[in-house]
Amino acid sequence: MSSANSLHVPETHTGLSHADCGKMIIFGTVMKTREIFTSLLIAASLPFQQHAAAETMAEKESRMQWFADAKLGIFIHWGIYSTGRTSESWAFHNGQIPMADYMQQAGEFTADNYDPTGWARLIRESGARYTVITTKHHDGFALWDTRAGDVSAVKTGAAHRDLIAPFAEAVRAEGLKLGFYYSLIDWPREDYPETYRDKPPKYDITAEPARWQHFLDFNNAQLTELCSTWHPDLIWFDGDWEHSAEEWNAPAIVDLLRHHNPQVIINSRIQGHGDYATPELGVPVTRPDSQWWETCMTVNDSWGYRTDDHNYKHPVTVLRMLVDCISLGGNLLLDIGPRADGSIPDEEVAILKTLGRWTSKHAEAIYGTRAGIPAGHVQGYTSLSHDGTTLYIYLPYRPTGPLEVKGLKSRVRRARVVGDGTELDWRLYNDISWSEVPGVYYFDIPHNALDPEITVIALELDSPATLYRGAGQVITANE
Ligand code: JFZ
Repeated sequence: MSSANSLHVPETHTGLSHADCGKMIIFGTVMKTREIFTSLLIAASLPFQQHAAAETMAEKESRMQWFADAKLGIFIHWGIYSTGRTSESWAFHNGQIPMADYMQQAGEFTADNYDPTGWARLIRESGARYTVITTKHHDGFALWDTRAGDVSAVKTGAAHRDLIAPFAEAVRAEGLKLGFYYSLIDWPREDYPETYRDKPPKYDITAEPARWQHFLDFNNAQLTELCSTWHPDLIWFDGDWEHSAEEWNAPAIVDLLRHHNPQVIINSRIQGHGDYATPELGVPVTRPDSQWWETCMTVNDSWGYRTDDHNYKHPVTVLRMLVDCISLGGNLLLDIGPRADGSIPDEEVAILKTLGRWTSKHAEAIYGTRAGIPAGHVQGYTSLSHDGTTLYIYLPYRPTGPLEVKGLKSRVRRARVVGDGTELDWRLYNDISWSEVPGVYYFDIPHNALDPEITVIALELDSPATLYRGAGQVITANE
């Protein structure tokens, strides 16, 4: 029997650390062990070798564990644009409104009805395990009491108080991981060379390196404030695309963050120096190459609150997107946009509550799961338990007949409905002893065991899921 058509999931990694891989490429591929070892010693002693590069794959897996297990995070875009009249920052950048008029919205950013405890509770009840809040968008308006700059909720906002401090406390009190969105770009600043289409930048950073360094120092001062005060679990950078890794001095930023929290997780928007991938434009169709990824998603068509955007996704649509992410082994970072007074639109609350009912019922098929099996074996989304011995099947429809599962070489020991306990009967057809093509299962799902939104079936297997991935077998001998 050939094993070429078999797939054992989950796949294991090579066991080589990132640092090892990088150095072996640098020093050539054909090397004797002793030479490699000597090279590693030399490389390890070079001054630019920071501890980020020295991390082994096992260490990274351990650092990324909570993120890999979390599956759902809630993103919050909140700032002076939350008046609902303009897009976040882009409105003045694109010339839709003069910058001065845009910045005047700070006078309406009251946070009068801000309830950080209520926000954190709603987020936890949605089933999210982490949250990421905009501490500063591209408009440079800081939501905390920054001493590094003059534009903040305390100094220039109608709120006149630090809005991050009580949120950080509430988030931690709910047992959630705390993430900070931080825009590397700060368009209004005199020392930031904003670029837009054919408009020349305010200055050329190679001609005025001190001016650029002044800006980098400012960013670093703000990041130091955020990290030394609240030790965030995750930093979600944005705006890296305007400059290269060298111009940002990205490794130094990573070191700064790691200095305050060696376990910090950093998103991808720092010119190749992040920890995980962030696919754009929704949920990917095929499984991303990156072991860790997260897609961020709006609940309507806007990141921040907009009075004229009523194009909310149906709560069950959002739920399907979450299940889609789970099945492809990634996370969904779902964005909400509270109003300037701190109230959260009813439609967004409804989406979070829908997620909450479903996630609490199906917790075992969400947290700690890994990507499922490729499409074609079953009509539905799938995931696997961490040890690979339970296959979860998510049905975003009401089946009109038994559920078919084919190409499964591991044998099913038990089948049940998650969060309900109903045990399923099944039939196995074409289970032929001499064939490498496994039999086809048909599971009967009683209608009274169906979930109103997405039903989850757990198949308990006799071994970590092994699949048949071929095109069928031709008989070559009669035995
Ligand atoms: C960025 C921000 O500009 C936006 O305002 C919002 O905060 C979002 C979460 O992040 O938007 C982007 C950034 C990059 C791309 C698209 C939107 N991109 O690379 O396609």
